[in-house]
Amino acid sequence: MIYILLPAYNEEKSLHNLMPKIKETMAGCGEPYLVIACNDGSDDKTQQYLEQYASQMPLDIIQHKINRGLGETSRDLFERAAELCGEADVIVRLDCDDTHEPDFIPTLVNKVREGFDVVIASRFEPGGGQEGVSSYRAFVSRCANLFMKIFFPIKGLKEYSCGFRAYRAETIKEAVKFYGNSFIQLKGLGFTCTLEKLVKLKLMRAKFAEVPFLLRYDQKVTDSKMVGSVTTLGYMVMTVLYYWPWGGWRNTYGKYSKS
Ligand SMILES: Nc1nc2c(ncn2[C@@H]2O[C@H](COP(=O)(O)OP(=O)(O)O)[C@@H](O)[C@H]2O)c(=O)[nH]1
Ligand SMILES: [Mg+2]
Repeated sequence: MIYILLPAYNEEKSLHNLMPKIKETMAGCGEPYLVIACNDGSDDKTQQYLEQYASQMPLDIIQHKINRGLGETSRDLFERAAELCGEADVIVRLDCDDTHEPDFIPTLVNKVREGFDVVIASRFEPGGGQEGVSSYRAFVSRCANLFMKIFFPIKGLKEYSCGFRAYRAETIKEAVKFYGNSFIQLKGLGFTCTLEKLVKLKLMRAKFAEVPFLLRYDQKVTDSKMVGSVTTLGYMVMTVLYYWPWGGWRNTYGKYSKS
C-alpha cells in the first residue's frame, strides 16, 4: 500500500490540477493507496475541495482549525501514516502546489522497494532540473543546499530541501517510536522540518538515494509560503542543537540501535 501525504495551506487553486493527476497515476500503479491531506487552517476553499475529492478517491483529511505551520502539519501527517501503515508499505510526501508531478511517485516507490529507506526527488541528479524558478530563488536554494551538505553530509545526497520524497513505512514507524514528539521537533521554524526529517533519519543510519526530478515551478499558481528568514534561522538553530556537545542530537540520538 502507498500512503500519499499532502500538506495543504491555501491551495484551492492547485488542488484541481493536482488531485486528478494523483488519481490517474495511482490507478496506473495497480497498488492500493490512501491520500492523507492536512488542511492547515486555510482561509480559502481548500477544505471544501478536499471534501469533494474524498468522495472520488481514497482520501483522509486532517483538519487544523488554525494555521499551525508546516512543522506541526508534517508531524500530524507522518504520525497518522505511521499509525495506519504496515511495515512493507511506502509513504510519499509531496507539495500541494502542483510543482511536484505525481508521475514521479512510481519511480520513488520502486527505489524504496530496491532496498532504500528514504528516496528523494532530486533536481540535482543528471536528468533532473527546475523550470520557472527565478535566478534569485535558484541561488538561495543552491546556498541552502550547500550549507546543509557541509553541516549534515549524507552520502550520495545533493538535494536536501525538496520535500518530494518516499520513505519506507517501517523506517517512519521506527522513527516515531524512537523520537516520539521529537521526530519533528522544530515546529515553529517554517520549512526547517523538511531538513530535520533527513537529519533525524540519518542519525538512525537510514539508507538514502536520489532519483532525477524536474521541479515544475512554472505551474505554481499559489504564492510560495516559504519565509526565508524563519527557515534560515531554523537551519542555524538546528545546527546548534545537532552539534551541541552536551546532550546535542549527534551525541544523544547517534546511539540509536534498531529495537
Ligand atoms: N500545512 C501547512 N502547509 C504549508 C504551510 N506553508 C506551506 N505549506 C505547504 O507546504 C508545501 C510547500 O509550500 P510551498 O508554498 O509549495 O513552498 P515552495 O514550493 O518552497 O515555494 C505546500 O504544499 C504548502 O501548501 C503551512 O503553514 N501549513
Ligand atoms: Mg512547493
